[in-house]
Amino acid sequence: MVIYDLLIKNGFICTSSDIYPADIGISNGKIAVIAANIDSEFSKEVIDAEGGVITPGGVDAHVHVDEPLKLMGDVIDTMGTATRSAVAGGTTTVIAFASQDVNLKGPKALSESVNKTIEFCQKEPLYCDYGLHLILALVEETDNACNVLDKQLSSLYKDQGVSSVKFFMTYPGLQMSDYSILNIMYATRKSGITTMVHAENGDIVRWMTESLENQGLIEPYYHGVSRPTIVEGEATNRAITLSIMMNTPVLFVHVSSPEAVEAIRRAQTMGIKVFAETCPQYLILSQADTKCHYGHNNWFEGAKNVCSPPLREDQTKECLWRAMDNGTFTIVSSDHCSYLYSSKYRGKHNAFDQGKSGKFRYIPNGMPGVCARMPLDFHYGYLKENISSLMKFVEVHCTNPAKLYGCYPQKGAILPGSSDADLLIWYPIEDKRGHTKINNRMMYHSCDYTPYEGLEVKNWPRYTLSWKC
Ligand code: DUC
Ligand code: ZN
Ligand code: ZN
Repeated sequence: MVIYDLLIKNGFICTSSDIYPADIGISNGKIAVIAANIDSEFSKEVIDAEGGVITPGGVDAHVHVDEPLKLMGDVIDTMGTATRSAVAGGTTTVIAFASQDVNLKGPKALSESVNKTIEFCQKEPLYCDYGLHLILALVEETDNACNVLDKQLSSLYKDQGVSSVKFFMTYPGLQMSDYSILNIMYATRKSGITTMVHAENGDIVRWMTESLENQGLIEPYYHGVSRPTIVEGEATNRAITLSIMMNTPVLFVHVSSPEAVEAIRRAQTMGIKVFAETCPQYLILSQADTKCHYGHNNWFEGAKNVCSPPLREDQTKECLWRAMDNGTFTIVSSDHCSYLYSSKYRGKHNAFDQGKSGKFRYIPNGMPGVCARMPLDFHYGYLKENISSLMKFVEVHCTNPAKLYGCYPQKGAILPGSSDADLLIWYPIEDKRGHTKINNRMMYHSCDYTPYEGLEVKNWPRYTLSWKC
């Protein structure tokens, strides 16, 4: 008698809380049963996991794709190619960004902004499930701004199910004043929306940028010099103060600085609801990677690795791994934001438009990473013992992002009757078939490079199961 569409046998299930040997029966894209020694006759198809671990599919909660408002510029990946790239590396849920259309007004302004992005993204085939956050681009500085925003956010939540917004403390045109941040925090608390903060002090960045330019220091490397770790530390401290003032929980995205980690940890220890995200690039790459390298003699090549916050000195990594292991970081995301490098007219070379001469301040910020996040951190985090267990890996890459953004236990878990059968079957540890030297073709994105070219990892998901809803 056939009961299951697919049966996975001989694997070790690893969730955020347990590792144990069991078989998994899947029906209609859902985990139907977990039990020992399920007979193969009950299933149409069988996969032998050969003693490898089975984890939930990755949930990447920080991905930038092309969208109608193009707030991040001309990123090359669409929702279609980003989800394709995600699945190629074991991520089965992508949460990307829609941007606020500042020309729209009224209580439905934000939900209409998101509608446009949904229509745009669904024009092509998608490879896995996705969700959206909203980037707030402008909050009016009028007396009643917090109540206007509260109405807009409430309708966004009700109409679209969007439950998270991001705002910036830097970037010309996007940088929010403390007054606007208070209004946002008031409104997100009232409407129950998660508040994501890009914490860098935009005024220090501006001052440093002008000073470096005046000295003729314009190469990509100086992007990092213009944003020392204290820039993130100050903004993080300030945002925590404002969040205490408004009693609003906050999530700091792409945390890369020890000063920021310290501020977050201190607040968490005081019982304040502060959450934090970091990304593989801050754990694996370094500031030196923004100099010309890969054996090329091209002063602009480091632009490939220009992102904000910038890549840090090598000695920062230990602090970040520790923060992942001790729970300071709630989630790990990619901040996938891909710009072409080779095109002379698009992407990173926009820094040469209209006589801008490639100055670092004009380099579009971001790098691709949605594909490599899971295998990189499996290797550098778990196998290299920078984190203490595989369960911790699952917690921060799968389970916590699903919980934080409202899709748990459908995503990020392996629970019969509740979870989608989005699963990764990894090669057994030490199995040579899992050894992989990363190259750009394997990324299946539209970008023409990967920052991780040539790095070797000892395990790459052998199977990625993605059942779109
Ligand atoms: N940082 C990046 O590097 N890219 C996209 C946006 C951001 O905040
Ligand atoms: Zn950001
Ligand atoms: Zn981002």
